[in-house]
Amino acid sequence: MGVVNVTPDSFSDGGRWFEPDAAIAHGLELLEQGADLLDIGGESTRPGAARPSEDEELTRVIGVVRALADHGARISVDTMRARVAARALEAGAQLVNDVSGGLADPQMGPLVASAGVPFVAMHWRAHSAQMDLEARYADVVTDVISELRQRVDVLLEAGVAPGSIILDPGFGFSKDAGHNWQLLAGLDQVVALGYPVLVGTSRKRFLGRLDPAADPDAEPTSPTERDAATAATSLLAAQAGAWAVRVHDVPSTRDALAVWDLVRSAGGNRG
Ligand code: PMM
Repeated sequence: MGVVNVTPDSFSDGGRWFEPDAAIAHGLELLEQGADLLDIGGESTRPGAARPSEDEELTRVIGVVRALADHGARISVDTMRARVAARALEAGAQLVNDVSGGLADPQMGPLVASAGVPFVAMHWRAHSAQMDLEARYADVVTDVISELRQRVDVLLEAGVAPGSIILDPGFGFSKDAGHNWQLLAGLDQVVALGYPVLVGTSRKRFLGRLDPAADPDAEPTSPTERDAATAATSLLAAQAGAWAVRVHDVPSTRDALAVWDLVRSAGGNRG
């Protein structure tokens, strides 16, 4: 899944694709590089970010969704608002990716149920302005799994088909670096819930400080310097059984996944 952030303030790509033409060209480039799915979003979810109005989000996203859908792309809309999701589906999106898993907008579950489209429910506790305050867990893997289960129950109750649900443990959302590494180590337990799992580690802050011996107060590397680490986490996610990985730099992750495929088929050929 390639990321198209139509935002002026995303941490990972700093507003490079905010103009619609730039976002569309970037989406086409990601497809050419081998993305199977484009995730188009108009709200930055970096810690501390302010929310755009619903009208602003619609203005950012809908034209880009329509243009890329017209090019034949498979599109997911990254939104916490049911009205934005509904308009994006009308414009040609085929999947809804809600980082709040339906918590931010109570209309989201019913909308997805009636549209009958796949829905990514991510583990989430609070909007960006507050999310770092909520990074407290007894055991992050167990707690995330139990909160995802609760989301699934609510979605099923709203009429969402079990086969439409995709889960995401929400790397970086109300999680510090230690929580993210523990979640990656325990990803197979999230997969064991039996739903397809989406993993979004790409360029996140915990990948900017990889040397355990380094000064903890030193600046992390910049987001665009985190693509090799992202490719590594993509490979680990695939090995743990993830359904998809959400990334900004498609070629590096494609290569890592191609290596995994080749190793698997070589192992199979040995009988
Ligand atoms: N991360 C971001 C945005 N949307 N969606 C899902 N399902 N999972 C994620 O981890 C996720 C997401 C934040 O990253 P960005 O600002 O680089 O898009």
